Amino acid sequence: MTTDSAAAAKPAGPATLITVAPTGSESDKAAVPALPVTLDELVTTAKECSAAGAAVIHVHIRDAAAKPTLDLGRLTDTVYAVRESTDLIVQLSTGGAVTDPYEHRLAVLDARPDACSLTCGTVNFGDDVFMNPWGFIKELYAKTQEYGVVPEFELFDRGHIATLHRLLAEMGPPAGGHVHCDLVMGVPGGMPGDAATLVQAVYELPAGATWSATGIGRTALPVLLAALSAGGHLRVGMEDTVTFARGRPVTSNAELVERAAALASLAQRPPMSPAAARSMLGVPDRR
Ligand code: KMH
Ligand code: ZN
Repeated sequence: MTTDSAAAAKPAGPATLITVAPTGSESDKAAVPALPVTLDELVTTAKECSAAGAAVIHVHIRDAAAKPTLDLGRLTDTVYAVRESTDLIVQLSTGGAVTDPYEHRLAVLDARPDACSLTCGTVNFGDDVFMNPWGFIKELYAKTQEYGVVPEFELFDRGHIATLHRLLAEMGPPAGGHVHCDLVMGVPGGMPGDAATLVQAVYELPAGATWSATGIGRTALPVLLAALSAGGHLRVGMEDTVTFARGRPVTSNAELVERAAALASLAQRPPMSPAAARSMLGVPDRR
């Protein structure tokens, strides 16, 4: 693996890795009743999304009041329960909510997930700021290497790609030996969710990296279609969009995965199995 800029981020090959991000930290259960917030709801969602074609689940959890939490006991129970009931790769969010302190975000890895998100820079996030200073990025990355947790590099802005190059150059390859990125597009304050920006961002990724993309809100479909046409993988879910079509709320995460799987299949790149995803990403099966 090199960290050279490359038009050469690896072509996705025949199958499409679909990640579902079912919950997030931002939506309110009262406003979005279909949002999975309890462990039972999350496990049911995981099973449905697995059947619909997802291979990875990006997990944020909620407390008894349905508020975002990074409680380690709950996170550990969640990793265990999703592993027990599906063969999905369990990727815990280390981003949490914008209010979560760095030490709680670092402690997420103590729940021993298969994988985790690792955001490569600070970004304005609507009216808030999602803080990821260089020192924190390095500390989190070192812990993923120590624990053998495979990071997915979350890139909200083009500057985050430069930081990813810097990180790999200073600290070497990730656990699993393979670089996989997720372009999170259309956040107010981050890079826009359009095809031109996606192509530019992909051009700047490290050589040999694979990548997925997701568009927030109304950029979900343009980004999904651009990612498929540019040879990328997909992330979908109610963390990123709660509207299925104009005026029509999402009723379940599974319908977002089903739509992504159908479009990927139309593009002759059907959903990738969890086993194939493990092999591509270098994620060992800990079950
Ligand atoms: N909830 C956002 C502040 C991640 O999961 O790593 C951060 C986020 C990124 O969702
Ligand atoms: Zn997230």
